[in-house]
Amino acid sequence: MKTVILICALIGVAYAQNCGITGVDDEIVTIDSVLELTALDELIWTAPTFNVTGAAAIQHPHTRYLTGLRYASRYEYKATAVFNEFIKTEWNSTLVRNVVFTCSDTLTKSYTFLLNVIDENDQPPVFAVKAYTATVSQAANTGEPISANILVSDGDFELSNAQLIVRSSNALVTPFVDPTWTGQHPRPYTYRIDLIVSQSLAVGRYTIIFTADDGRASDYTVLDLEVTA
Ligand SMILES: [Ca+2]
Ligand SMILES: [Ca+2]
Repeated sequence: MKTVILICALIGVAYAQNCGITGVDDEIVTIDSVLELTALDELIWTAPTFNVTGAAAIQHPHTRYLTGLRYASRYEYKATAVFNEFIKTEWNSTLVRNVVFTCSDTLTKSYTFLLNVIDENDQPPVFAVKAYTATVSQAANTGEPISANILVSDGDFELSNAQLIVRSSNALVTPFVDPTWTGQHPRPYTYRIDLIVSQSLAVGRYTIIFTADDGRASDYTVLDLEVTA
């Protein structure tokens, strides 16, 4: 019986001499709460540590986006001045950091941090050009298409931040995002705006403003529509 207790005690001591992040046994740590627009020196993540006396990040292209800070009993990440370039310059949204902790017993413990950056709606919709022209016959029936090839883009990373509502300043025509036309996806998401006749037409020239709105910002373009006899 005494032997069993002694072995357990030795095992316990052996584990206690290692180090790491408190409560985290895995070598891969996923962090899901990093916002795209995090500002310089803003705290991104912090966690308690035990028996850690040193920390060194292994060189990686992502290293420059975050500052890893080791304190006596915690480790944390803050954003650097170039953090917000990450999601604009790279076509993925996970920052990778490999860190080796030195333990108080001089052993080491390695972690891979995966920080998933959450896209924010900071890219506005932008029409390809600011002026379009189109022609339609007075005889066109309600529901007939008008060819104008209007294109509008939104550069956000997530589709949910690049979904657009398009409105017309004139009830003569109804605009809608063509669900069958596939532009460049992802980034920038580019949509073609199709137009249909929504009222009976009278001969003349009409200046119609179309506005695209992503819920946070908007852009507009002007259509010079000629209704011919
Ligand atoms: Ca947007
Ligand atoms: Ca964004």
